[in-house]
Amino acid sequence: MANYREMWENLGMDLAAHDNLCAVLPTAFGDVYLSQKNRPKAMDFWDMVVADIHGIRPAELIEAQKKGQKVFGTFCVYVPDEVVIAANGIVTGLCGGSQFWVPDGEKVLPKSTCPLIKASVGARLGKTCPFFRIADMYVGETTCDGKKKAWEILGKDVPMYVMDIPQMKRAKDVKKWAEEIADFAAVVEKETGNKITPEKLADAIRIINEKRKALARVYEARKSSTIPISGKDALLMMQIAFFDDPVRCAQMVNRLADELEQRVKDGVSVFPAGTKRILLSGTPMAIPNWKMHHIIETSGAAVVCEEACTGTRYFEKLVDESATTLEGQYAALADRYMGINCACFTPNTKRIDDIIRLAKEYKVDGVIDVNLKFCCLYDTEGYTVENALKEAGIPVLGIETDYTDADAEQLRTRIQAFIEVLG
Ligand code: BJ8
Repeated sequence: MANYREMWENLGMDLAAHDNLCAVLPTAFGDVYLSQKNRPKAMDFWDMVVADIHGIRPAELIEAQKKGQKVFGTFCVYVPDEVVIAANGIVTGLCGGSQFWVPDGEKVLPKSTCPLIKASVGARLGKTCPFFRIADMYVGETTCDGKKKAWEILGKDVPMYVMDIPQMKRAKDVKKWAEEIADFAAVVEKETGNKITPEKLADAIRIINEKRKALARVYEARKSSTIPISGKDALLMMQIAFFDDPVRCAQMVNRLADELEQRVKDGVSVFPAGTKRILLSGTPMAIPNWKMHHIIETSGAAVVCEEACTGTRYFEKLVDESATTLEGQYAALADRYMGINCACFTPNTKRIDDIIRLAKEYKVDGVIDVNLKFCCLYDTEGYTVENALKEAGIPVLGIETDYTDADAEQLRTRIQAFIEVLG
């Protein structure tokens, strides 16, 4: 790992605490990732990114800031990256996926808050995440109650803009979201000092669509009965996609997709024939939350798809590229983003349709519906998800968990029993 201490110091980070975080990550990554056999060669790129996760990309962002670019930190897949890119800004994901950050979050949030929120707030307040230190502006959204209140705390010493997400998806709600995107564009223009034109927005829409197409290629390869990549590796690729430059991301993901397509042709699988195929549905798995994938894939099954924001919800559906006015482009963006089916909407029957469709497309043997503890939205919707899957004759296991390892062995026992039933 290169030496980035001076950079971290200049960012005002707590170096001693950060050293503790850096000390555990390589072992965790080695145990979970590097222990896998026959990984695609193209995963070298993501291994390199993780090895210097608080170094390489933060240094790039700081260089970009020196040249006048602004960095926007986001927490949800409804926030349209295209708008920021059209104003020559940079987007970086900020959702926290490590238990390391949770105690700092619990200093200011109720313990009964979902770990993703506690970790995100803890990463900021504990001064142990460079991305939180670098971002010029945070962009929140009114998705769940926990996040809404967290923005008030996070926004104390960093500019925070909150997008008001509708709760329903009627035509008037989609129109309202288009207006909200236009308002966000005005904020981004002010922050960056750059005007968003239809030409620049069209370019940005194309860039993000290309990234989505590349991610979709990898997922397409995962539909094959030959499983060319582990769920863990696919998850890592997806998690890093939230941080990376979108053009480079598309290039690297396309490179991986080339290799996976070749593997499918050659019949190269990373799992023995007959391994049970699992669809994971539920809450997002922010880096380095690899817990469920690791337990499942070391219990004799393979994760072949994620119905999650770190999965299909991130890349499915493209933005229509035909609009030539800003008004038309904001409407096209609203259409695409309102096509994401998060449990914060009511009714949300299309998410249930998505899960059943994905279960069929990826030819899964069973679905594991995983929800982060204290996420009331996904936990409640789990009832409908499980009933719908049972009705469709698809085996399902509902799980609630957090970022700790306290329940790992109990989960392993339940998952092994579930896999046995599938067999
Ligand atoms: S579109 S899933 S990224 S809101 S933070 S809702 S886990 S209690 S992250 Fe999300 Fe956007 Fe929806 Fe996706 Fe629950 Fe936790 Fe809230 Fe969460």
